[in-house]
Amino acid sequence: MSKAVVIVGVAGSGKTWTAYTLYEWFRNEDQDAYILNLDPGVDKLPYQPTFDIREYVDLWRVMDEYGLGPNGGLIVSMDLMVNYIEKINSVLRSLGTGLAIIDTPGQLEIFLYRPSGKVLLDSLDVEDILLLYVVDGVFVRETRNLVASMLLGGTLRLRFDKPLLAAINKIDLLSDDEVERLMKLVTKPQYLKEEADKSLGSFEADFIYRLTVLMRRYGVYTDFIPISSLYMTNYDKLIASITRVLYGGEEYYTV
Ligand SMILES: Nc1nc2c(ncn2[C@@H]2O[C@H](COP(=O)(O)OP(=O)(O)OP(=O)(O)O)[C@@H](O)[C@H]2O)c(=O)[nH]1
Ligand SMILES: [Mg+2]
Repeated sequence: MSKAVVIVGVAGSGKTWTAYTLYEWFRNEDQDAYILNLDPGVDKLPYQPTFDIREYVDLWRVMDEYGLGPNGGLIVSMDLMVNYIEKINSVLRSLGTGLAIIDTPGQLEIFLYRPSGKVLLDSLDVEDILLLYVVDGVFVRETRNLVASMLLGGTLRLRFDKPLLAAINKIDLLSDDEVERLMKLVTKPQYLKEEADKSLGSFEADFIYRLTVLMRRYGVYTDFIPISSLYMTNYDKLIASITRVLYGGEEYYTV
């Protein structure tokens, strides 16, 4: 049976590129990996998916047919996608033990807060699922944005009840010092508090500190990996972290 990495994150964070380059990485290592595109609204894909939901549900056709704008169209598209779960599953079953890399729609809140997102995820015929939460590294340079993004991860963890790995993406646009600072902020709540004390009010600083301590205590994240999906930076660490969760400690899996 196949295992799945489901790639989630807000619009434009780099989900599709991460899916593509992960796939390339596994393929270059002669590992069986496949991409399933579950984004009905994507225009162009850099990869050739093994399954493409747009063959069955296409956002632009749905908008046209139902007279809807992009948001309403995506909501209806997600609801319609539930009708094709058996098609998705028959592809997943045909993958044997290969790794399924699943790309999801840009509007995370629709995937997150509509019943269809959870129904879809819970119905996937796979052995294990890891949520790979792609975060835009440029956006989270500001402490406030970083904590807001970490909290969204907490919501993902709560809503889907699956292990959650955070990839802080686009680090090619950050300096080494900025990446080091971000990693300290996400792994050391005390460091975050010291930074927050300097730049934010005492209520906010305390609130942020307590939230991050709680998230660590409850193990919301399995790991934080700074990556550039464009340049495949730190992919050795990313793959090691994915396989640790899905395959129990192997550097990468072998079929
Ligand atoms: N500099 C840089 N740009 C990136 C990186 N990853 C993605 N991008 C760019 O960010 C933009 C969005 O990337 P996508 O992979 O389409 O992001 P997405 O999350 O799939 O976007 P939606 O599906 O529309 O929500 C594209 O212009 C990418 O080229 C990265 O690591 N570094
Ligand atoms: Mg995308």
